[in-house]
Amino acid sequence: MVLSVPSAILYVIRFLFPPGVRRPTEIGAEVLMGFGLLSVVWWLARYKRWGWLWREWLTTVDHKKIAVLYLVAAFLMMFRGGVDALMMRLNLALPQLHVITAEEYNEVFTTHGTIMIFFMAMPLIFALFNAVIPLMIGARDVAFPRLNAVSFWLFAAGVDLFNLAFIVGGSPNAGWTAYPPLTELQFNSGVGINYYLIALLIAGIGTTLAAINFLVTVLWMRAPGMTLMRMPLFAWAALNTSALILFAFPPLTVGLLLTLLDRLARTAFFTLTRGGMPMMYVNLFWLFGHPEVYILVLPAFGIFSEVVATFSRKTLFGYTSMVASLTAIMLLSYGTWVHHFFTMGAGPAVNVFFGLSTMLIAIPTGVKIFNWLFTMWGGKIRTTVPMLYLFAFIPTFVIGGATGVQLATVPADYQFHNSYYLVAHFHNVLIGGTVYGLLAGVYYWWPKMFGYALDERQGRIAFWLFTVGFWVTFLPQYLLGLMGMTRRMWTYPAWTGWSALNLWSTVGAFMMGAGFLVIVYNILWSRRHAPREAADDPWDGRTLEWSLPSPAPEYNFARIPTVAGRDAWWAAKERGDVGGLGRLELGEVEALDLPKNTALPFTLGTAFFVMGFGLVFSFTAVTLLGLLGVMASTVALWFDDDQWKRLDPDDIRRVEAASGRLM
Ligand code: HEM
Ligand SMILES: [Cu+2]
Repeated sequence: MVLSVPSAILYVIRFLFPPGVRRPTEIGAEVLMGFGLLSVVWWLARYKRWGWLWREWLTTVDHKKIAVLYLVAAFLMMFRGGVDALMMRLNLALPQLHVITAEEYNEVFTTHGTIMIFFMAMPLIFALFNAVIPLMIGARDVAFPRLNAVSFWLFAAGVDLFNLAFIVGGSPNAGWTAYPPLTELQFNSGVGINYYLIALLIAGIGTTLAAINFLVTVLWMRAPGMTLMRMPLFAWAALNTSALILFAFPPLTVGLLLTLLDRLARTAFFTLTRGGMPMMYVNLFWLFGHPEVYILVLPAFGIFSEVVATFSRKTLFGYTSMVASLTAIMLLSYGTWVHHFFTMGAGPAVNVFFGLSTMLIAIPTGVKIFNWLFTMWGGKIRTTVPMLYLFAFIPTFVIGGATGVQLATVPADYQFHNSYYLVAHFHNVLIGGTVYGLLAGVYYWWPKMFGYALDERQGRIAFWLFTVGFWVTFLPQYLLGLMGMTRRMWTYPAWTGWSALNLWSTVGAFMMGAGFLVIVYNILWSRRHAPREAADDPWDGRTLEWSLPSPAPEYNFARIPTVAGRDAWWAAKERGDVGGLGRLELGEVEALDLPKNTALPFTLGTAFFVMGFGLVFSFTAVTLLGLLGVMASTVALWFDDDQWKRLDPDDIRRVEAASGRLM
């Protein structure tokens, strides 16, 4: 074939806009995204910020900056996942509304679920781990700063690839669980599933590396004197979460990889008609999937434990039982995965075992709830925004837990399974637990990250929109579930009698959407107008991060503090000895070695993206090009000995003096 210019253009147009797949809504969204991208480029060019972007962000290995990168990604994905949710709720607002087609509905619940779990909640967790954990345990950085950047850029490659599906080639449509046969080539020949598999595989490598990093950081990088049992609860949460990720992600990786082989290499691991076992995939997926829900909620438990102690001005009640219950939940969560498919016929003995193991988790969870309540008991409570989220979290999570126990009751689950009762249950725990916890953490640590607090009044408005909106959305869904409405249903006829409840649910969803907009406004407003003073320790905090200036200097601690007990910063303030904690005499300042910026994690991520894109479309040349880039970047990282830069004592002295920290 002779490749003329017009035919090449035609090819590109056909590729971007395959006939019969493009719809006006999608093209509209793409135009909007194009404008968004162009305006970012325009801004960078207009204010000559390319160098700044490269030096400060794309090549950074500073955990505090990587935290900001994760935060930005998480908020963007919260927006996209939220728009997906609103499209679904709009379509279900009235019977037979047909705003979107059945096929589009499949795509939208798939991208919504996948994005919210993997690309919104996970990066928000790593944003807070990065922003807080090293400061909290008295470390200069994470254990492996370069690996930290690699983790982020692999995650970014996954996010970019996943979102590219919307623009080039078509979105995945088999649910966030991607069960066969829905993912089999025979029934699903587009590239959407390839995108899903490859994006999650790449991001998953990043997440696993990040887990290793935080595991080692918490175990090895603690300040002298900070024994494990003196660690703040959030650090315990990071430790347990990382341990969960380390053992939960491998089964997911295997499941995704074998599905990919079934599609690209025509193997038949999960293809029933050719002797494969779809149930094997389902087991692999949930062997990951159930621990995943605890990966999502343990950080929230850690955050609320910090928040409740600070704003009750009391030490956390039942510290040891908190640590024990976190660890118990971590271990138990590996033994419950079959509760996601009781109806698949494993038999009563197996089902009862997994039903009981699930219910067992209610015990350590209950212990934690009581400990938070007892911490507040008799405390001097300040109802700041993070505390409001705690107040709302407790009843919401208890109800989510109670409906979880109902779903774990095997005979009852035959009724509830795949109904809106389930949809309401998991949003109850995912929003009431994970999202509330993470938002509380964002409001709590924002001053530490950026040097100013988010406006409280706007924060409250967002909180109320979110919380009222939440119940208006999901309470009707429990009822709809009991009335027989099944999950993933794209529309329904009027005679079902589901219309009123569905309309309420949609109204609530839009209230939550408004809450999100208020949070964005809150951030933009506070960035401009919030006072910059008194941000070092605005909440009268208890843990080490509040002993530092906000934002913390690049090296965090000029001198690593020595810790003598729990709540070390609070204890120092009580003793009237804040100077004793990590501050320096003028003559004491020594040069420090800090990790040096590097472009290699970014190039590695980019190469993974190229390779992934090539694999999605089976473009061999592109795949090989990407693979070459991956290998080159890895080898370069491996042999790069120039990893440290030296910070002069004079520079450190200047920074410390500017924040009044030289004695
Ligand atoms: C504004 C808040 C939210 C609304 C209104 C909302 C709404 C919805 C709707 C309408 C569905 C599809 C139900 C169906 O047809 O089966 C859904 C599914 C789902 N949502 Fe949400 N959601 C919200 C937030 C979240 C968050 C924060 C998460 C996770 C952290 C999440 C995770 C999921 C998952 C995993 C699914 C299942 C997708 C699947 O069936 O494959 N959602 N949500
Ligand atoms: Cu589960």
